[in-house]
Amino acid sequence: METLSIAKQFALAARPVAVKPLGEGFINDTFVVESDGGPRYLLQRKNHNVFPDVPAMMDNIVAVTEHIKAKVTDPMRETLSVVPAKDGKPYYRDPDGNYWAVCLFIEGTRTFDKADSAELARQGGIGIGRFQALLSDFDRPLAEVIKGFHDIRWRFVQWDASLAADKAGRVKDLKEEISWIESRRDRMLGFWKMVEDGELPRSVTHNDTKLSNILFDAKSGKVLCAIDLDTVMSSTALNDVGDAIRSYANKTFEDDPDYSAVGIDLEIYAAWMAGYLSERKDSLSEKEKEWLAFAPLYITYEQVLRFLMDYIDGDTYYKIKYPEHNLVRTRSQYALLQSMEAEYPEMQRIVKDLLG
Ligand code: GN1
Ligand code: MG
Repeated sequence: METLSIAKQFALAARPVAVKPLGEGFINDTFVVESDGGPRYLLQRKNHNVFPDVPAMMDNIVAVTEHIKAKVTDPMRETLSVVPAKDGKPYYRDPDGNYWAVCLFIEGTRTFDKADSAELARQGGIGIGRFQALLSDFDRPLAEVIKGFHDIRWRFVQWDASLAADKAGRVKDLKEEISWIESRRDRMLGFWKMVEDGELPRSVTHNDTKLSNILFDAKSGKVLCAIDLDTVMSSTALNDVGDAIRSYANKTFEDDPDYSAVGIDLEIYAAWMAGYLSERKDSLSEKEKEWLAFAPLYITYEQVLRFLMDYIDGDTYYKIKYPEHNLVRTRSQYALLQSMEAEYPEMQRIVKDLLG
């Protein structure tokens, strides 16, 4: 079905007149909808392959955004506003079985792909800290939209199955890359065990905190809100920290094929942490504080595993731009992981200093 006809299925304030593609998401397809004299909207085709239960995911998003709206001073700008379909549902399912959702386009904002200043990173940290803090008293159950999303024990179940199936016949050429995963298995399971045992608490988390998922006010440069709420679920707050650092504090982009350009930028790391802790310092437990600096290693490791696993599976999850893309992503993120491992003592020291 044509995107303009899709847009017409939603309860927009004015007649939609144009639909244009936006950005290059790895997962969903995103469009901007212009309406006749009315506001602009974001239209997304939600990836049904990645999100098996889109209605449950949209229920999560509606619940979480309503909770935030009730607390902030500018509810239309400080979180997403889901626009229902004409039948009242927060999504539309087209005759081909694709799921679509619409939210208001928040005007006067911008996003970034790379943290080019410490201040930007600090603002990003404030954004995620605030997001978590606003939801700290959210007590309704949330659907687990992707099973075991940041659960490394579950990722190993998938990983072992992928290796055994070797669907694309690539395993034989990946001995070294596979050893990167295997040699750290126990350490990563050890971290996750603290979540399983409740030593690290679960709360509402965003789970996809990369820089491009944060909206900034175009004028003031201040953080406005976290977007891309597809993966909002219950997890450890540390995962949001880890994924943000993985994205913000990389000296280069996530899939840079020049692995020598990859590495953790400690100034950006410190700035993000400073912003985050300005919102969360008093509400984190001692255990969470103790493991804060490890979170980026955990999530970056998981990302190496996920990219490599998708390459082994024959590239079925992430959109790719060229045949070896997932392998390049794997190696590039591995270079980042190694850099974090080398800097881990310094990363710990920075957190300690910030906590005072
Ligand atoms: C995906 O949805 P998007 O493009 O922001 C992925 C994240 C990865 C990220 C890597 C649902 O994020 O987990 O960290 O790509 N989202 C999902 O860039 O798998
Ligand atoms: Mg996403």
